[in-house]
Amino acid sequence: MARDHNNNFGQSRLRREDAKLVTGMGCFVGDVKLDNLLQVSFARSYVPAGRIVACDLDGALSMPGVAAVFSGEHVCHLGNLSVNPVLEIKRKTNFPILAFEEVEAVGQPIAAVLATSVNLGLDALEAVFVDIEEEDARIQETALSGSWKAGDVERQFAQADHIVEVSVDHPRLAPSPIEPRGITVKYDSTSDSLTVWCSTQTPHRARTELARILDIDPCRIRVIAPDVGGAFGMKASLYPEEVFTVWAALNQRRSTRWIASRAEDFLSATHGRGASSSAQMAITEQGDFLAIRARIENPLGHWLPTSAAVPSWNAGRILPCGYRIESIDIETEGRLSNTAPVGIYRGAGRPEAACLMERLVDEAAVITGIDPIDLRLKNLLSPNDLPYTTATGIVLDSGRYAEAIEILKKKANYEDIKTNRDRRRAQGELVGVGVAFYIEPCGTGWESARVTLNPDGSALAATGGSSQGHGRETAFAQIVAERLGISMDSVSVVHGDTEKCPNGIGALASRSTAIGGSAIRRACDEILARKQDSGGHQEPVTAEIEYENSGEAWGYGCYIIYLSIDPATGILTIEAATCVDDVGNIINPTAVEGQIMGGFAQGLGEALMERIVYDDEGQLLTGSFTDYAVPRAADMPPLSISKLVTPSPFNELGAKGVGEAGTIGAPAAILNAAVDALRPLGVEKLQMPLTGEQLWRAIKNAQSGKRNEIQQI
Ligand code: SMO
Repeated sequence: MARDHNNNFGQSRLRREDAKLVTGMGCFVGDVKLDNLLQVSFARSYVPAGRIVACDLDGALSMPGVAAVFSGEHVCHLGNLSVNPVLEIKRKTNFPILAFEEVEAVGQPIAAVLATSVNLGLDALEAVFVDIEEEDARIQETALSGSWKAGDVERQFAQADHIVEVSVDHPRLAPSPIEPRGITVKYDSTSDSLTVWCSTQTPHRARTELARILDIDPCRIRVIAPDVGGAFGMKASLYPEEVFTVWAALNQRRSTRWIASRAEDFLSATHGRGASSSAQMAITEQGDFLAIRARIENPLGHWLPTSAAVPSWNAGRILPCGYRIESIDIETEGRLSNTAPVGIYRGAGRPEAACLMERLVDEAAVITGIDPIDLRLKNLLSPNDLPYTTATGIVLDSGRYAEAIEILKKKANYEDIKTNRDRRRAQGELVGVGVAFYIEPCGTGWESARVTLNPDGSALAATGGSSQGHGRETAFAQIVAERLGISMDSVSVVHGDTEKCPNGIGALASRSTAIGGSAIRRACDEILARKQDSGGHQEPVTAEIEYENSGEAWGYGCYIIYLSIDPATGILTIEAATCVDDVGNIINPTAVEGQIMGGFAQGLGEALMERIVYDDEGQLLTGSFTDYAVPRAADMPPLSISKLVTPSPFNELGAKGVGEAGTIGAPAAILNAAVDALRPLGVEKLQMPLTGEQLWRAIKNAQSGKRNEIQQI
């Protein structure tokens, strides 16, 4: 490893956690070894709505290896999960740990078996007798909504030379981390306390919520997020299954474990996206953007996870996405349904805002005849405008939007690919170029850090945040090494443990570096200041701080996609993908590129193949990776990544987030490119995922002169 410890910040470093993770030496929730463990298995609802008329547990109780069997009546007294009120929550839901009297979604846990092995538990599940009187799906209420209005929208639309209109549907997505959900609970009979290993992004919040829901003293619970095999928002909230597993340990005074199967994750973990959105924009003949109207409907499931309101909040407040538009009328809402819960998924409202805005801009380019890039340059905020309070009330901190686009234009050989496209088009090929600009909020609020510098020059940094395999340990070690002037190898980083780490928020919302990293740096500065006071030091020096940023950092970037579509099969091939992202000051360029690539892959998944489907009866049709397609390595096009650095003035490090960049920019650019490719046929509307079948139908319908509106199959 590098010895140039005074120069760690901003240098590419291999991730120190990877050797362990890629050689199978990690310790995940399922790897925690405990004696005398009871495995939890759940009997789940087979209908989306109905009344439980019978739930007979006796048969299961007499099966081999079974210690106990529970149903809703045993846990219906427990408390509810809190929902983050970023928007007004109009309708609170139950947090049904086990269904009591009624079921509200296919896959909802109804009864639970505690057995000495997973297989004995699954055998016993067969003997749980549940009879449900099926009812029509009932839940449809709007549970939350947001509204942003400013300027004189009516007048702007009345005066406009053109009004463009788009609608964008987002497929409902399964976040699909490699490691499904899981929880292992150790019961300590001497102290009547619990150690909970949970695959979570938010260990401290999990502890607080568990204590509250179970009505026990938080001091009796220690939560550890050990190695976490990906999360993407899906592990930001507590689940009924997890709460049950903790309750069961207390009830049985015995250790318990539940590890979700992939099928259980498809059925009852949070889904993401699924929005239906539409918007209009008023523009002048010269291409000036005057006003937008937008409506975004987000699906919700039958209960609200902690961050249920975040996608609706983000989708609304982020519009109009860095463009100078003072007149807005934006409404978002989230509506309950008899399905799995819907929550945040990498992007969490950001792709919804970006896709809607960027589709509008491309339609505006077509109607005015202005080049899509020139039109963006004309309407984006300039560096002198920033910090800028937008019409929705957010403050954009810093950025050089136009410069990023100019860099992208060069890197992507924009003029050449346009010429190339036109030449191929003239020969009858279906080829398209798509551009998308995006902005990415990177978290508000605070995070904690505790750093100890030992007399031997080694240091220990504990963060209130956590890691889910995204390189925190390396980045934080770099910050400490740089600041304290020691080698990275002598810095240890701990995270994800409510006993060893100061109280904190966790790893979500692209906030870890900007806020968590700033906390680490501030703690290092305090140590340096104290060392100066006391001269040399023979004792370890510890600084523990809570750091709050002075405002949200906003990453941004621009993506260009060049693609072709095979008219015979509808299969879409991305021929070139180029991006420029500005993530503020960079700790580790290699890690940043990894984040951009990973985000791009998941954005590509949404754009081209992923989709959760329920049938009309509320049954999940896509309950496995056979039916739900995620991108594989071979699906990834070569991605050219460039960076521009504009520090954020709002946090200690000047950093912005990058975790969600690719999931925001990629779908918008791919969608624009696909519409561009088929526009010569008269197709103006396409919806994600852009499967071969959908594109083939669009081509066939257009060629046979049918309406070019495409029905999703
Ligand atoms: S979708 Mo993220 O984990 O805030």
